[in-house]
Amino acid sequence: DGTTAVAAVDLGASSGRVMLGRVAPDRLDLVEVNRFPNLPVRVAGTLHWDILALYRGVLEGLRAAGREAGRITSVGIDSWAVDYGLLDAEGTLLGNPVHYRDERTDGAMDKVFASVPAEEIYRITGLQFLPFNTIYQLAASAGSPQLAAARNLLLVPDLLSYWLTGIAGTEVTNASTTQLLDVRTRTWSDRLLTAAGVSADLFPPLRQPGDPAGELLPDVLDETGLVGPVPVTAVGSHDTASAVVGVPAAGERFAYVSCGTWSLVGVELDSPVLTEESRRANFSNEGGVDGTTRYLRNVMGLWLLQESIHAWNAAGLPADLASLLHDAARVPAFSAVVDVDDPAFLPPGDMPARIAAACRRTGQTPPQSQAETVRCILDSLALAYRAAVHDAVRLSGRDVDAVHIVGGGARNGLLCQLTADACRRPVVAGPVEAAALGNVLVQARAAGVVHRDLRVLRQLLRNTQQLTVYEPQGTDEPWRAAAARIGR
Ligand code: ADP
Ligand code: LRH
Repeated sequence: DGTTAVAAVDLGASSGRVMLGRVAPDRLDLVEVNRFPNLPVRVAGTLHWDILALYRGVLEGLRAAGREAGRITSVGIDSWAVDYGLLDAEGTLLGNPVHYRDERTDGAMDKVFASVPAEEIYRITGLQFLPFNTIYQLAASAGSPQLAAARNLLLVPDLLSYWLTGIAGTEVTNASTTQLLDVRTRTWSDRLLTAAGVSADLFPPLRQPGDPAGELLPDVLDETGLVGPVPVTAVGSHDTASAVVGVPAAGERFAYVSCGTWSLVGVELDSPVLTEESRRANFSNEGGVDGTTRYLRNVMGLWLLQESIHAWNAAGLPADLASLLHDAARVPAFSAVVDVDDPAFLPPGDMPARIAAACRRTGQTPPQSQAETVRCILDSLALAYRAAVHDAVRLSGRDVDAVHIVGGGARNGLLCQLTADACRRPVVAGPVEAAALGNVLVQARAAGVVHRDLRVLRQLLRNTQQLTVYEPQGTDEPWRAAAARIGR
C-alpha cells in the first residue's frame, strides 16, 4: 500500500507496548499489537523491574507486528529514563535492574555533593536534581560486588536492544538523564564519573537517534518469526524525548505536558539554560532529538492517581478510573490542594493517606471521599503544570501560545480542561501514543521515508492524529489563591 512498516517498542512505568507504525510522506497509522503491564517486584527488600517479563512482551509484540505487516523495516526502543542493567565480562546481566523508586538512593545525593557541589553539577549537566538520577544510584551502590564485577552499564532501552542484536551502545537522549553527561559536549564528564565511582569504559559507545543499532540476532528471528535482516534503529530512547518529537505543534511557541506516570512539563529550545535561577527552579536541560534541548521539570504526575487506585483496590474498595473521573468532575474545585512534588509522594504506598496528611499539614480539611481525593489530585496537578509552564517561559524567555498534552493523560478531559484554565492558554490534547509516534517517525526518517525536518514530522502528526482543543475558562484568581495555600 506504499507505506513502510516499523515496530516501536515503548515501555512506560505503568505499561509496555509494541506498536506497528505504517508511514508514507502523507500517511501515519499506528496500531497497538501488544500491550503488557509493567509490574515491579520487591525482592529481599529491594524494588526491581521485571525485565524478563518486559523482554517477553517485546518478543511477543514483534511476533504480532510481523504477523500483521509481513515485513518490518526497522525496530526502535524507548523507555523510562535513568535505570540500567549491569553486564559481566561475558555479557550476562548481573541481577535485575533496580527501580528508580527504590529507597537505596536515600542520602546518596549528599554523598555526591560532598565531592562535587550541586552548583557545579548543574553547570556541567544542566540536569534537574532527582534523587534517583543514575549518578546517585551508582553512588549508592559504590563498593558493591555487583558493581565491581560489572564491565558494561546499559540503560534499559539499550539493554533490550543488546538482547535483540548482540550490540551494545548508549543512546544519547537517555544518557542525558544520568547526570553524568556534559550538556555542552554531550559526552561523559570525567569529573562526574569519578564522583559516581565509575570509569568511562563502563559505558558502551554513544549513539544518536537515527543511528543504526544492529540487526535482530538469529535466535530473535526464530522467537519472533520475523524474516531477516531486520535492522534496529536508535531512536530518542528516552520515552520523553520520543514523546516531544510526537508533540503535534505548529511553530515553536508551545509548551508540552508529557503526561503519564510522570508529567514532564516544559518547552523545546535550541540551547540549554544553565543559570543559577534555573537550577533553583530545578529545571532540566535534557537532550532532545536533533540536538534540541528539552527544557522541563518533572511533576509527580498520574502516579498519584494510579497509586491511589491501587491503595483503594488493596483495601477492597471499588475504584475504576472512568467512574472516579466522572465523580471528580462533580465535586467542588479547590476544596484542598497539595504540592504534588513533595518527596513524600515518590515511593509506592498509601497515597490517599499521604494526601490527607499533606492537607492537614497545610491547614486544609482533607478530602472526605474517593471523588474528592481524585479532584484534589487533578486540581493539584494542574496547579503544578501552571507553575512549571510559568517557570519555563520566565527562565527561557520562550513565550508560548498553547500547551500540548500528550500521553495517557490526554484522555483525561477534566485534567485537560483544568490545565487550560490554570495555564490561561488553550490546551491541545493528543496524541495519547506520542512516544510511540516519535519513535516511529525517527525510524521512518532514518529509512528515508519522510522528510528529516522535525517541523515536517509534526505537520504529519497534525494531519493524521486526532486532537482535542480545550479553551481556558474562568479567571486566574482561584489558581493564585490555591497556589498560595501550599506556598507556591
Ligand atoms: P506511562 O507511559 O508512564 O506508563 P501512559 O502514558 O500510558 O503512562 O499513561 C497512563 C495514564 O493515563 C494512566 O495512569 C491514566 O491516569 C491515564 N489514562 C489512560 N487511559 C485513560 C482514560 N481512558 N481516561 C482517563 N485517563 C486515562
Ligand atoms: C517518564 C520518565 C521521565 C523520567 C522518569 C524516570 O517515563 O522517563 O522522563 O524522569 O521516567
